[in-house]
Amino acid sequence: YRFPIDFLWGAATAAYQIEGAVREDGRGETIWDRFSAVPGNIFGGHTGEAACDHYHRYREDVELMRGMGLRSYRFSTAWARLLPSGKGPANPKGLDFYQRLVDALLEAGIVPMTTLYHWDLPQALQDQGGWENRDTTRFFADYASLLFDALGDRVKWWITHNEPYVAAYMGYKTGEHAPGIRDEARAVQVAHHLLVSHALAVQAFRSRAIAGAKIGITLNLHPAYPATQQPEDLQAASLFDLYQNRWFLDPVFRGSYPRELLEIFLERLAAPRLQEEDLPLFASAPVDFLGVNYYFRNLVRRSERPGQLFRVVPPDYPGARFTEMGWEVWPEGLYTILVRLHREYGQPELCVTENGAAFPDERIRDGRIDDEDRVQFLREHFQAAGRAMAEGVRLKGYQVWTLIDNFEWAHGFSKRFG
Ligand code: IFM
Repeated sequence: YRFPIDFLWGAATAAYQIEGAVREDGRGETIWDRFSAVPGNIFGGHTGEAACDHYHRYREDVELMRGMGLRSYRFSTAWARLLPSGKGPANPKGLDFYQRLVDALLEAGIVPMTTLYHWDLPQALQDQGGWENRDTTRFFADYASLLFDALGDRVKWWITHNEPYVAAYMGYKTGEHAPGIRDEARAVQVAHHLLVSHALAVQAFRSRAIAGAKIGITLNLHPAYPATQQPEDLQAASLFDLYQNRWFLDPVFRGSYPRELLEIFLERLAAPRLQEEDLPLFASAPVDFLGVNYYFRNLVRRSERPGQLFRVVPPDYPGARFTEMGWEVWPEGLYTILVRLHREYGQPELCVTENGAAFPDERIRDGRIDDEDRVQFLREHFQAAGRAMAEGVRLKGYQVWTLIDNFEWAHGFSKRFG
């Protein structure tokens, strides 16, 4: 398969993972500043305080992109740099930074793709209940509108949220991410509000009719495979799929939650609390494209633990390959996901907004890293994407995670995806 000449090859990053300068030019505190400062939360006590110093060195970084021949670059804006307390008057220095970044990208011939929320909620909003407070959904739409108005003439690809599953479940169920809460019912409510805020931002975007601009959302999708062919494991895999994938895909594309899981959540957790207007709101906010983040598949079995819907088990077949994150290398999963979206969700326009791998990068030769593992990982995933495109999948671009080694959340700087 030959990729089209205008295919948007690129790389992706996120504000808290690369920018640093957390106390500069009026930026407000975020939940990740607060969470990283707590001993024990992050590997080695690392924080994003300096990160890759992209806030100061963005010009060099854009030069790196130009040197590599990137056609696109996906970055996120830091809500607290633009609105230090999450709402109210905009911070002109924050706006100025993203204006300069976008201008530098365009000068270098690189298409900017902007994600509005990559997990760094302003702490001031967290103090008022964060994503559990429905008001945050409106503040998000206001923040999005500020950016549509400031950058809409130059940015044509907009993404509301990055991986709402991770923001909700790692932030509120497992507590491995900010704000570090462990309560599944609260996680389900947060996931719902993230989706409501997405729909409100899409509406705000549509009301502006920005010429040539598109809006979507990025989901982390994981194909689920039953670990055995026993009926209980098949059922567990299908529940996993509802939990991980369809809970987010269905509201975005079908304006509804999958009924089976909604009933389970309501019965077991009394969550999410829905308002009458929510499902019509989802239905009234169709996306122009879907961002797909793909890293690995999941092998799933039934769980013996009461109340647990399924169990994810590690692959143990001979020759299984893993990245430094312990994630199985399974390029076929990307093909499976892309083809499934095409067949089951109305042939949407798609973009792989993240895919990549952390490897130890130790084999230094003449000052260079011989990263054959990563090259092979990418080659196999590009082939999987090409195969899906050959079957008609409308894939428009592919951003590798990530441009430069950066702050890998709870792993600090110990995992190198760059
Ligand atoms: O670093 C993260 C990114 O922020 C979101 N998607 C997965 C990446 C690797 O874990």
